[in-house]
Amino acid sequence: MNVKKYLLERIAKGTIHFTLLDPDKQDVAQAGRIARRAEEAGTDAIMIGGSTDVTQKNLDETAKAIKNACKLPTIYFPSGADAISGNCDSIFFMSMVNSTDTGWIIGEQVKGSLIVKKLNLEPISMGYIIVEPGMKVGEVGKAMPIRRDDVKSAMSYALACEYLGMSFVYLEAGSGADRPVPPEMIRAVKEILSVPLIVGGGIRTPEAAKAARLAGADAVVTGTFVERCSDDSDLKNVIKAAKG
Ligand code: 1GP
Repeated sequence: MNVKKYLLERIAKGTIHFTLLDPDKQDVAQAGRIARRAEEAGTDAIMIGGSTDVTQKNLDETAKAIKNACKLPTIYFPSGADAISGNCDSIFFMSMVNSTDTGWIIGEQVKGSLIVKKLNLEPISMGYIIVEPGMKVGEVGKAMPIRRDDVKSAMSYALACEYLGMSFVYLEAGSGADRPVPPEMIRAVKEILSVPLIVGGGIRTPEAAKAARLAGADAVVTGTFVERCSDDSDLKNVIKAAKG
């Protein structure tokens, strides 16, 4: 399966939803069960990753369990080159463009490129932009998070990513953020961008998912909410609101 093609075809029809599962947050059987429930609730693809404690072992096992539990494409959402799994279909080959550390901008990518090739993982290029509060990923990635009211910087970073040839741009408020990326920032970035825009961090209600979609997000990511949600109808409501 060509995952990028699959995503672009779905996005051409409307906003899509990504379920993000962190291998460090649950055991493998549970990861498989969540992926299956998310698939039944209408999610479009499973992203696998986390900012800390992703090991080759928990990544390999989680990716395999998810693959066995559902038919959706899987995309590795890496936190570095130390763990990369051939059990995923593809990898967001991404750069944290507002990091202050070249390691997160190009260093890990250089370490990982030959491994990605060897594993025959489909690389999907993505510009990753951290917005306040930024949370753990902003801290670990030594980001200079974009201020929530600094819409112009978000637009400049996003367009720079497109001009550098990245296929997707991701505005990230950070997992568990108390406030998602502001809709006015999503709207302004979407207006200037020709490549699909992914938005995530702190989205855990149908209202927040709908606000991101209406502002122009092409893909809405939920991680913490899906991992913690035990009620299938709550899960469906958030995914439905993201997709419209
Ligand atoms: C983090 O944007 C994702 O990379 C998901 O964030 O866990 O807050 O949904 P949440």
